[in-house]
Amino acid sequence: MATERTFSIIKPDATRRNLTGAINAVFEKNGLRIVAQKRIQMSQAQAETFYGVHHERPFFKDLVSFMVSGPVVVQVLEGDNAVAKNRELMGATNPANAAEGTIRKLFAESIEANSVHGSDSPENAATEIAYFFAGSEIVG
Ligand code: RTP
Ligand code: MG
Repeated sequence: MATERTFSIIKPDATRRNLTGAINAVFEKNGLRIVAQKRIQMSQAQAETFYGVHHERPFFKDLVSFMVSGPVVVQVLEGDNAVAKNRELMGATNPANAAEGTIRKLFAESIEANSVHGSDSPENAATEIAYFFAGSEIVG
């Protein structure tokens, strides 16, 4: 299996409820190593660019407002098949459909306030990591 990196965000609903450590524990228990991490307040422009792919979707405006509504923790996770592994640990976008034991089943409040983001491909992971981190901030 290939060691890979993925980009993760602990979203405002989770930082607000002090769940950063509980979510990180799920990553670490399941073989993902946190090789970079910082708590930031995302700007409107950063959120709009980050979610640019969803620009035409009806939920875009609400999603951007939500992502700037409080601090987020941006992270780089490393491990075997990290992109797919993290998506599996996160669970379905809508917590109502998320499998037992997944982060969204455990913690998410709604389809929007769903506690975590994870890259959906290795290519997008590389782009998203570079958007938030300098190479020198990632220590594997
Ligand atoms: P993410 O990008 O945050 O990891 O989540 P995802 O791939 O599971 O979901 P995606 O389809 O990429 O949607 C991005 C985020 O937009 C919010 N959303 N709201 N109100 C709605 O119907 C709706 N649908 C999606 C969620 O915060 C979702 O994670
Ligand atoms: Mg997505």
